[in-house]
Amino acid sequence: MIKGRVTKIESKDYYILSDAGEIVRCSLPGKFKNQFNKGKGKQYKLDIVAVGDFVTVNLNKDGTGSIAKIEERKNQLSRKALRLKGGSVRGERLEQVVASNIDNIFIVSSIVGPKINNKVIDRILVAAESSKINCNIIINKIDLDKSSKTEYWKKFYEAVGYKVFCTSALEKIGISELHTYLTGKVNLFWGASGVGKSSVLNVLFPHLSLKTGRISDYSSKGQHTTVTSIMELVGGKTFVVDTPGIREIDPFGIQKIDLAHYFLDFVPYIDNCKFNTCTHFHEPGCAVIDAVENDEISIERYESYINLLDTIEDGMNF
Ligand SMILES: Nc1nc2c(ncn2[C@@H]2O[C@H](COP(=O)(O)OP(=O)(O)OP(=O)(O)O)[C@@H](O)[C@H]2O)c(=O)[nH]1
Ligand SMILES: [Mg+2]
Ligand SMILES: [Zn+2]
Repeated sequence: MIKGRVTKIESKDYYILSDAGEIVRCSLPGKFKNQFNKGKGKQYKLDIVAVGDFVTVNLNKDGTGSIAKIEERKNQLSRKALRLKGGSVRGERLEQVVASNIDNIFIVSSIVGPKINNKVIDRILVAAESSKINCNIIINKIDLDKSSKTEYWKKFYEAVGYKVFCTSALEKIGISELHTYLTGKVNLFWGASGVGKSSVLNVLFPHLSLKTGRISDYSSKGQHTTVTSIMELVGGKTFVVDTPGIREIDPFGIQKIDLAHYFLDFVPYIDNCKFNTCTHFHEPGCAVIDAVENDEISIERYESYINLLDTIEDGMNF
C-alpha cells in the first residue's frame, strides 16, 4: 500500500503521484461507485475522485494500482456539470469537482485576444468564492494592451478586494512577483480558453512544457488546448493545477439568498438591508442598491450580480 495524490484523471485512469515521487496509474474499484449511488438512489455528484485528492493505493504486480481509500477533502472547487441525460433529477444539474485541496485560485483573463470580459470574470469569481479558497486575478497578455485597459481593470478588481497580477507570458513580465506569491502553495489556474493559463505556467516553471494553443485558433469557438486538469509538483511543496478553459460557467450550490455573499464588495452592506431575506433586486430599503446609487459599489458589478441572480432557479439549491 502506498499513499499519494491524484494528479490527472483520463477516462477511467487515475494518475497518482506517490509520496516517493512516482506516478502510478490506478483504477477505481466499483465498490466506490456503489457507495456513491446509495442514499437518495440517484447519483447527485459526478466526481468520486478529483484531481488533488489524497488517496491510499493497493499496488498490483504490474506496477499499476487500485484506489483503496480517499481522504476527506479540505476544500473543493466545483461548478455545475453540463446537462447529462438521465443523470439529474427534475433537470437539476450535478456537481463537477474541478480540483480539491487547493490553497490559491488564480482567475486568468487576457486583456485582449480574447478580450477581457468582466461579466465572465465575475461569474468565475462567484464559483471560486463559494469554495472559500483564496482567490486572485491574473490579467495576461499585457504586451498586447495598446490603450492601458490593464491599469483600469487592475484598479477595478483591487477596489473589489482582490490581488491582481498583470503578466505577459510572451515578454515575461510580472512573472517573478507571481512566482514569489505562489511558492509553497497549491495553486490552481482557472479561466476561459486561450487566455494563457498554460503559457503563464510554462514561463513560471520552464520545465513544465504544458501544451499551449495558437492565438489564431481562439477566434473560432470551441478550441481547447488543455483538455484535462493536471496537477504538477513544481518544486518543494509548490503545486500548480492547469485546467481546461471554461466556456460556460455556472457556479454550483448557490441559492439566491446567498449569492451576494460571494460579491466581496457587497458584503459590508448586506446586513444593513431592511429585510434579512433581501436579494438586492427590487426590495425596499436595500443597502446594496443604495451603495450602487452612491457609487460605492460599481454598476458593472451590480449588473453581474443581477445576471447571475437570474440564472439561479427559484427555491432550488443548485
Ligand atoms: N501576446 C501574447 N500571447 C500570449 C500570452 N500568453 C499566451 N499567449 C498566447 O495565447 C495562446 C493561448 O495560450 P494557452 O496558454 O494555450 O491558453 P490556455 O488558457 O491554456 O488555453 P486552454 O488550454 O484552451 O484553456 C497561445 O497562442 C499563446 O502563445 C501573452 O502574454 N502575450
Ligand atoms: Mg491550457
Ligand atoms: Zn438588499
